Amino acid sequence: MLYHNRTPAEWKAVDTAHHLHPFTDYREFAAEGGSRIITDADGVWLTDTDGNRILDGMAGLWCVNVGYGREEMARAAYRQMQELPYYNAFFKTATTPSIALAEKLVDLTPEGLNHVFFANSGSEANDTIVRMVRHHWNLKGRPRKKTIIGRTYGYHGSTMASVSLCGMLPMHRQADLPLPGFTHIMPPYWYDFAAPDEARDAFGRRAARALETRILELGADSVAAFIAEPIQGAGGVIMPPDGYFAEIQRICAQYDVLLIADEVICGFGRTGHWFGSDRYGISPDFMTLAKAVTSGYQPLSAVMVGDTVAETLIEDGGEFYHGFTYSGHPVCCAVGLANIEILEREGLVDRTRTETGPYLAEALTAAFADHPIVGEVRSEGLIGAIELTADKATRTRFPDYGKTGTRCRDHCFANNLVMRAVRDTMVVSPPLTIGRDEIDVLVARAKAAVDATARDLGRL
Ligand code: PXG
Repeated sequence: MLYHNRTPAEWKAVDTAHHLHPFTDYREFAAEGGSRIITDADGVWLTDTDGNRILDGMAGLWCVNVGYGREEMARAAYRQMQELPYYNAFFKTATTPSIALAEKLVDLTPEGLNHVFFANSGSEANDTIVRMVRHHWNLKGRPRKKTIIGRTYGYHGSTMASVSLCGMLPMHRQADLPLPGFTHIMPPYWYDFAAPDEARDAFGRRAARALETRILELGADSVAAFIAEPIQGAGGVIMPPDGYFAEIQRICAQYDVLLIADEVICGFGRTGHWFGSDRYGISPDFMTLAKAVTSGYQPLSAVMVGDTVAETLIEDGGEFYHGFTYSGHPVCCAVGLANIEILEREGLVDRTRTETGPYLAEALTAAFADHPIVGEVRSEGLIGAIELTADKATRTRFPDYGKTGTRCRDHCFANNLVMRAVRDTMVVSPPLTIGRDEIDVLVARAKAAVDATARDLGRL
């Protein structure tokens, strides 16, 4: 065992003393006694320093699609490290794993995405897209076409430009963001944004037309691109009503606005299709890939660049002054190839669409359809959400929106289930390898946590 030379209490003390965690309230964290420290994992199960076996209903952070403990992934990394641990893709050099992965990604992604730029994280990939979008319109002789439109509750990363793409107010407030040239429209979030009697498809059309309205307000000659996750993950597993993306696609084409599909969560089988764009019939100009491109075994991201933009960059762009030391890192790319081989060989994407996804949907409906504090359950493949609500008929939230979700999340943790709370929406996104028995355990534990929450509120 690695790094097991301290007691759990010692690890926690050192962690709180020195380690600043992402997205953490440091004072509250230290007061609560520090982290749950994960030591190893297998399949969908995590083990912590106290010896608990925890069901990982979130696949790490929406990324470990092939599950934990895959020896062939470790072997791919080991072999590549022995043969060539590092070389770069700058200055007219390359490595074979990065070339092979580029070819594979072109093959898997929708028509018209024939070029790949590698980075290390979703944030960097989205920053890269912002750079490419600006460069593209400059090259086209339309330097005023610069504004990028995102959506409320959209999540696209944590760097200055990618946070600006996000529609997350608390993130913006802490750093005087968004940067100039970024703006946001409403999300297609029927549960919270639709009028009381508004049907889903009518609401979906209205949400899409918010894009057209904003483009017309700003002037089409100043709007460069629109970015959207097919399903908004970190924003609360927000699923677009049918017809939403067809309308978005029409608007982008009509006003010459580039369409960016951020597939960081939806990609590599999460929805039961290889990409969310396949599920919703989106033909994007850019696609952002990260997370499950390696199932999180190595940090790697990729920007898929559509033919229109690629042609400008290649034919007219001159040198593109952009890149990272580890763009196309050979070890990460070798692991990415091994990951895709597993997804293909085990048919995990089809299995998610035809077997485990429908099974999860049925289990969630059976457990929660009549629950006194659940207003809606929804899922697509192996990504799902449970809306906690004070009044099912009117979709009214509990007071202190967000507090009930946190309470429920804590009950999940106490019950050895990892689930995320996004405000008062409980979300789930397990490894695609999850079996029916494990889905039963996941839903039973989620039900116990929601019941406990309802009891705390005097509603059960
Ligand atoms: N796009 C999307 C759609 C994402 O979900 C990023 C970009 C940024 O990727 P990097 O690799 O830079 O983190 C993400 C990341 C959460 C959570 O708690 C979600 C993400 C990251 C961390 C936490 O839901 N998504």
